[in-house]
Amino acid sequence: MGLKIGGNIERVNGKELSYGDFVNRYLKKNEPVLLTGLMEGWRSCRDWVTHDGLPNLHFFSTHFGKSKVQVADCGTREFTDQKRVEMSVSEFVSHWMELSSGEHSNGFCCNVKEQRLLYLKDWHFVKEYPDYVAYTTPPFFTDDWLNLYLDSHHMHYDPQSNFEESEINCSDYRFVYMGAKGTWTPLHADVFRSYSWSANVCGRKRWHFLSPSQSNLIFDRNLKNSVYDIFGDVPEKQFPGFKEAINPSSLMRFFVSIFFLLMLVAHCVQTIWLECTQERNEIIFVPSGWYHQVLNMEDTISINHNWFNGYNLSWVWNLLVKDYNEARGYIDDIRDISDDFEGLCQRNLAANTGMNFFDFFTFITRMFLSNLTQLYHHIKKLECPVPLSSTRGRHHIDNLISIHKVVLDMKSVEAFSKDDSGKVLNPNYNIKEFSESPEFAELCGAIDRAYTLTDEQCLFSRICECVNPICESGLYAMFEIFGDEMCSSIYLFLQGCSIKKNFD
Ligand SMILES: O=C(O)CCC(=O)C(=O)O
Repeated sequence: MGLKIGGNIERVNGKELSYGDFVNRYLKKNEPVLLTGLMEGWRSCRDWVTHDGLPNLHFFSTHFGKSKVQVADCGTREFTDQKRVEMSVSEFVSHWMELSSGEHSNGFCCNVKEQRLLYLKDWHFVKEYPDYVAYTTPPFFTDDWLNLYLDSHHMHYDPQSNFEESEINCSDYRFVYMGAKGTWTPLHADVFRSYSWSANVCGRKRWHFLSPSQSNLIFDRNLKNSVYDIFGDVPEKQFPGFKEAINPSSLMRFFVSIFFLLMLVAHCVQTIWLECTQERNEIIFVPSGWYHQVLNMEDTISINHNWFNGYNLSWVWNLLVKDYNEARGYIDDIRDISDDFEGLCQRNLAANTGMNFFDFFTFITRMFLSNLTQLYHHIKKLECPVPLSSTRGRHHIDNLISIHKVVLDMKSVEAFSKDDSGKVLNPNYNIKEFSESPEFAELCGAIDRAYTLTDEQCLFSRICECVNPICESGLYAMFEIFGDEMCSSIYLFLQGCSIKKNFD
């Protein structure tokens, strides 16, 4: 039985695509695309690849050999992922070389089966080697709130966890992946339901995608677990919907084709899987919530980022709500005997998802303030109260609007209503203090630099060189421009909202 393939991923020359077109065709529509022509001049494409296009493993062990990395054993499942082990890059490279020498000496590698297929994943390369500029993020992907934020802030701070470990694991979402032919990534949708982009420095990858509107087909009866390997043995009893995502075999084919013909007539049949082969020097854009499974068809090195911004912020919030409800459901039976039930739910949420409501709230508040501040500076610089007429102004306003929309959703969630004492969000959370902190200046500077790359009107690009944020004035400027329509609810929310408990 094969997968029911509905089509291929579009391939577009990135050099001929404007940022605006990328936003309209892919970010806003949440559609995948393969982009060519965006990796010219990357140092990684020179240093990490041999003349015959293979991974330069020697270079890795010589230059980065001591780094400790996470390596997935592709043949061993652990819950929803592959089992991971930690090793040095040198050890990983030695294993890989052994594997390839076994392949060559045996012609068609009979003892390779006994060898473990190891896949180096989620290597925080940029964090570890900031001075080695392996690549530059293409402008299409620089509006990246997740990594810009994490460069100066933590998403979640848990005083009980091992600080060093969480420091590294949550430090950013810019990764290097490398693995021999046959290594693979099980079916999944990305962390936080973020977007991702993945650039092939060498090798080829086979991708299979399922759109979010069809993700019901790969879930089990309880809507808890998704299929692990779409080419593996998927028990029909557990995953009853999956049979709709594959081509039926033998006898069934006849009856099913009649069924599908009828469905087609009724305009009900939709695309199932999309597939593509990503070649060397191509970048794939993975939209939010699309389930995908990936196979390295050759020895492959890739650079992958997870990211989100105003266009998919609601995906992040919706996932948090879903995970929160699940976390709550698991411990509902101790609700009445727990003196801090809400705190427990939020701690579990952070442990499972990587952030909780409080973290998300803090994050969007900071993003809101930095966008507002920059808009304020922008308006001042323009000496014109019509920021909509500039790309930069429009960008900040769009960001504020998207945050505002999510905030309106958040307000309807019980955990965000005032607690019994009417306490404000967090006694330690002080907007003024935050707005004067060096981290805030850093965040504003990073956002400014990122938007400089996407700005068509470069004239307005260096407004925030010296960031001395005046939030209150920024807010009043917004009120003046928009009346209180857009800002008042978020402002009141910022001032008056409280999460029921202190989650620490
Ligand atoms: O390249 C891989 O093996 C997986 C990458 C991936 O899932 C992603 O970039 O979202």
